[in-house]
Amino acid sequence: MRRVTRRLGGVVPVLAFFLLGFAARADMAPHAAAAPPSAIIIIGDGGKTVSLGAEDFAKLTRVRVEVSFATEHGPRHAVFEGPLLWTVLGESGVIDLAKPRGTVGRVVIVTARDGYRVALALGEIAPQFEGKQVIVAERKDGQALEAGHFRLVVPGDKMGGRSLRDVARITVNEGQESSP
Ligand SMILES: Nc1nc2c(c(=O)[nH]1)N[C@H]1C(S)=C(S)[C@@H](COP(=O)(O)O)O[C@H]1N2
Ligand SMILES: [Mo]
Repeated sequence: MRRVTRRLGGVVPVLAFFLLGFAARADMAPHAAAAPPSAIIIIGDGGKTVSLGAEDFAKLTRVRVEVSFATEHGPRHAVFEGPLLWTVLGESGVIDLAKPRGTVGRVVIVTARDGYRVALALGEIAPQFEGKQVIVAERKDGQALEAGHFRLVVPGDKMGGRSLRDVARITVNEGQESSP
């Protein structure tokens, strides 16, 4: 009992300190706690840059995909929902959906806010080629992800490496061929 009291004696002032700090900040800037408006930046060949926000996403048809993958913390299984990456790219205007042949030599680089990045081939997601249902998820297991936090979902991947959290940027380009 004494040990518990002593422990609480340490915890309470620390908690009070944080609560007071929070209240003071909330006082100074009443909107500080609101999530910052976030958008995904899409960059195409030639540097054409488009910003897609949550309201743009809301207009796109949502697809539902069920995935299972291995992670360092054990297996994951979830149902994600969001627009197809193909649709997102088409909507942004960085690729011409009417010219499927132009897609097969291109790569898609998806970068997260923490700098983590993954690559896909445009041919993996082009409906005229593999047509994989890769989505930019806004919902997981029926619940909205945290506002502005989109997750890349790549059905069929055995490991979670491309299940990139917190998409910040998507770049489509010709890739780089090393000179011999
Ligand atoms: N932004 C970001 N997304 C990421 C990673 C990361 O380091 N940063 N790691 C990936 C790896 S290697 C795995 S296995 C899965 C793990 O997903 P989980 O931790 O959400 O289950 O997230 C992937 N997505
Ligand atoms: Mo991983």
